[in-house]
Amino acid sequence: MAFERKNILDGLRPHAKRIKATSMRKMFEENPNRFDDFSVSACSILLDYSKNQIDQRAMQALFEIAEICMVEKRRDAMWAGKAINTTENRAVMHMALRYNGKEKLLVNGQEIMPKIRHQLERVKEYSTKIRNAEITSSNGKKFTDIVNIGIGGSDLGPDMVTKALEPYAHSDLKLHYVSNVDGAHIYDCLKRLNPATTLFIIASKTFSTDETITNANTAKSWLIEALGKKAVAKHFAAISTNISACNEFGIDSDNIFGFWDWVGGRYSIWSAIGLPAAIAIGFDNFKDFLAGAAQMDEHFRTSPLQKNMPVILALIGIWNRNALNYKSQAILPYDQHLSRFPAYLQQLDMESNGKSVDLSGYPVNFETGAVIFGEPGTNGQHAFYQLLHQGSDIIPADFLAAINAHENLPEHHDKLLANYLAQSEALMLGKDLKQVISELAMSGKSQTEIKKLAPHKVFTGNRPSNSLLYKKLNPKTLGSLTALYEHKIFVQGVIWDINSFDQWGVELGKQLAKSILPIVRGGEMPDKVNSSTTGLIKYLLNNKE
Ligand code: G6Q
Repeated sequence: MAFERKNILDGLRPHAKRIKATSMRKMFEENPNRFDDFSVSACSILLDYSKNQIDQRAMQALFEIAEICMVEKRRDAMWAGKAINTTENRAVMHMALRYNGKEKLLVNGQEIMPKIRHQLERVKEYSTKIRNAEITSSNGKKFTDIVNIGIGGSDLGPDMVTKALEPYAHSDLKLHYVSNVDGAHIYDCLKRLNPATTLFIIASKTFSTDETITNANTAKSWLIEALGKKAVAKHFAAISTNISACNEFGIDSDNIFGFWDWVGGRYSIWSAIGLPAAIAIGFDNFKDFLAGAAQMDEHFRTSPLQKNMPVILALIGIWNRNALNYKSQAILPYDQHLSRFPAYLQQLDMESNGKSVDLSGYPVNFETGAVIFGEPGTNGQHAFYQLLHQGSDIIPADFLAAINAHENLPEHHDKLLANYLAQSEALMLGKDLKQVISELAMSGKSQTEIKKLAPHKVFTGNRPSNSLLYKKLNPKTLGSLTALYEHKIFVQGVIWDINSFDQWGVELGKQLAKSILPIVRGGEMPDKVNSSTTGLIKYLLNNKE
């Protein structure tokens, strides 16, 4: 119940009060072992969480919260295939999609691993044949361009993985991702493509999502215009739980890949939704990606809370959100290949934990999911880091970096790593007025100039961050990293007692768009529409060309 959770979370307040009276800089000075005390490794990933405003007592209180909220029991219920997505009465079994052990995994009393392995086998066969040109276009040509049409969970995952694993990609296959209903997206993509060598993959769990079906129909017309109706069967594949709708669209049954209602869209990259990524990087690499996630699953399932990386990451988030009341969380990969990772995590986290009623339907009276945003470093440094360092809000950040680059350009990578290390250091240390004044004096500034400039050059510091380091961004590590955040989000959902696996908040806008569409097309304006929307529609219609 929400009020019980509030009491539990309020237990952090005295710890927050104690911590606010000191600073991280001081805590580092006092404890030379702070890094050893507050870092953990798993699956070849190091998490250093020592640059957070925490001490042993605060961590102890957080671990107790995880126990009181029965994180381990809820984790086991998820694994046991219980319908923990209560509002949709569904199990949550995306971990099964990457499971490579011998246990039987059940949903509603039915074993699910045989079905999963069958679909995976089909993904292997299809992706390999596309790569080797054993499956060709309607006129026997090798496919050169693969266009994935999907949105949300059916787009962000495969797009993120394809970009992250570019060093493993097949050099003569180009992957494109079209998601937006804005015609510009598909138009700009298709204008450079040759229908004779283009394969479309329609990725939609429901096969009814308006954006995806609109884009799929546009792609189909484009193809038919060039190659005729018969070509559709060869040039389209689909990934969906709605097989009959795929058939109706004209897709050959051999090219339809299934998955199940116990896989949430944003958790579906491990299913056949990963097909475009498997085509790009090859099935063996895709399997390694699954294996990396399975390794993190095993760590999450078996490690004690105090050594459990997803649990620790989640508890640090709870601390920042509920004890220190920070509202957002930056994801800052110093790894260009992870350019879509912040967007991927934005959906994963905000759609999962952006909730304000608890599992029993009562409003929560504490903070839940934070605002997630981010960009790769060093780009972000030249854009929004100003606010991270000197803004009035404190924004906890996760810094991620690969120790070794794929490219043999050490000049670049050393600089990247230096920046990665410098930023968390700068956020934590800050620079006080005394130091600023002395630096300005040393640079020869006059007293008047110093007085004017100094306050603007102060960094309050004491700003928290996590640092994650991994050897190289290979498929396995990417799998582990992605699963790490999935489990982090799960643990936070358990502590907040919310349903991390539904997304009712996206429905209202969809509903209203349906009723507004006829008006945008020139239909009659109903009386009840408010003056703002009426004004906007009139302005829009009057200015339509
Ligand atoms: C994710 C959401 C959402 C979903 C898209 C696409 O968890 O459910 O992002 O993935 O709305 O849905 P379809 O795959 O059904 O087209």
